Amino acid sequence: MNKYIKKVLNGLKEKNINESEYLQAVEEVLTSIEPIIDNHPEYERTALLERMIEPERIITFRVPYVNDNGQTIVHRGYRVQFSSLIGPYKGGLRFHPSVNQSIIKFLGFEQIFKNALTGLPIGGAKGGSDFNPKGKSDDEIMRFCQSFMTELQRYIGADVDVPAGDIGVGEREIGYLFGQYKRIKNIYEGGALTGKGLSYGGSLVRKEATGFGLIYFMREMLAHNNQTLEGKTVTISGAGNVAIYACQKSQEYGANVVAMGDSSGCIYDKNGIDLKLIKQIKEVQRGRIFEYLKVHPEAEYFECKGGDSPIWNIKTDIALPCATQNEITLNSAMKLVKNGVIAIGEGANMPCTKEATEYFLKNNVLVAPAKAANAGGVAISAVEMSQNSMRYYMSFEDVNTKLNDIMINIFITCKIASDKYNLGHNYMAAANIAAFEKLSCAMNAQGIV
Ligand code: NDP
Ligand code: 2IT
Repeated sequence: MNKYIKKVLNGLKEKNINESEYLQAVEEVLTSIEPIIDNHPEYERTALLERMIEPERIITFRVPYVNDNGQTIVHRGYRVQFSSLIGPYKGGLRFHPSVNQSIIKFLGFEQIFKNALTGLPIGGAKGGSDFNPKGKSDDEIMRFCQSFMTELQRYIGADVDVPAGDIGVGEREIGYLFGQYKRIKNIYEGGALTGKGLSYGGSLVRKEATGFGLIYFMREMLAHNNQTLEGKTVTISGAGNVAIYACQKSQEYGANVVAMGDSSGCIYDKNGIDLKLIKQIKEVQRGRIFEYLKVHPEAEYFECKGGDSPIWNIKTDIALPCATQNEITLNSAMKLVKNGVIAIGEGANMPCTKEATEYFLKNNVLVAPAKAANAGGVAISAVEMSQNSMRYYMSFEDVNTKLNDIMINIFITCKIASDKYNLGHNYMAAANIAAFEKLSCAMNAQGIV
């Protein structure tokens, strides 16, 4: 390994020994940009890598709220403002009991690269809380969001830092967050949050953007390898925002989506997933995926018993992990390959472990890497920000065309980097390299900051 990269990684491990996800994300990037670092020994003198992997700012704060039983509960809030190099800090908020500093730092770090790939002027950030929205009443969600924003509002703004949704944060939560922001600031500042409702400043296609974008990228990657989505079997982990719209676009392209899942288990419906029903269960009722069987008793349900998700045991051509990090382990990757998988589309952030990715690449499985393939969501967040600045609304068709163009461009960017550095089908390394080239250029231009 390049000596400078090795030194930086060793230093990082010493300082962040308990932050395994953050270490994993940085290691993936630094090991894949080796050919560039080999050609730029001068980066060591300006500590370019050390500056790139150190967040500009980490904010943690107390979030107290009163639950419906009158009990006060205290959670921890985070905002990691990782990089403002190419635009205001930008990235989602995650509400999930597993949230900790390591997870928010890995997500913030990846966001810098993803946002650079969109070609739009947005920096990188992530935030959230260890609050679990599952099973909470609407009132509890509102009080929690108001308390969270009462502190977060000090640090954000349309030209400073623009949060959006992620796991556990959708349109409902963004609405409560925005309402409280507006009340405290006494200003209508639409561009301070994205993923807003359509009635008060949101953009058409933002809801669909990550899932649709994933399938646009997959379509391009398959086309360059003489394949299409039509007639392919698809399995999708997760049944949330990304998974639902990845399913919709896959079905529109003639694929047969046979499985979807949540954290309790997955359903297998060989006749093809009834997406209208999934939307009803998940978007309207906020229920569990096994409720699908009430309407389709012929479908099967496989429960998650801890460890690997049962969804990766199902035979499929294309697997779309759209739930969470490290959900495809080496063991699951081996099962998928044994069952003949041809392509993986990373809707979630870092859904494959390092060993799983290596195994896929060794077995000639195409991998659409998260930083490129799921960038459609944040790209349309940036388009929402522009509409807010212009005080204007674009049509569904215009935004969707823009999304399609952005995803095609991201694929071409990866392809060019892959050709330039002889990476073959390793689009993950190609995406990291392409983003790094842009970021390092901006860092050099802006001096030691
Ligand atoms: P949602 O909260 O809408 O949905 C998450 C889905 O994944 C749910 O079905 C949830 O099941 C499941 N899930 C979450 N955590 C786990 C877990 N630990 N184990 C198993 N299943 C889990 O989130 P999104 O769809 O917005 O996000 C999904 C992924 O996509 C995340 O990795 C996110 O970072 C990434 N992403 C999201 C973007 C966006 O625009 N929303 C943009 C780019 C990436 P359950 O309900 O049972 O918890
Ligand atoms: O991981 C992501 O890119 C997101 N959760 C979306 C971020 C955004 O600002 O729209």
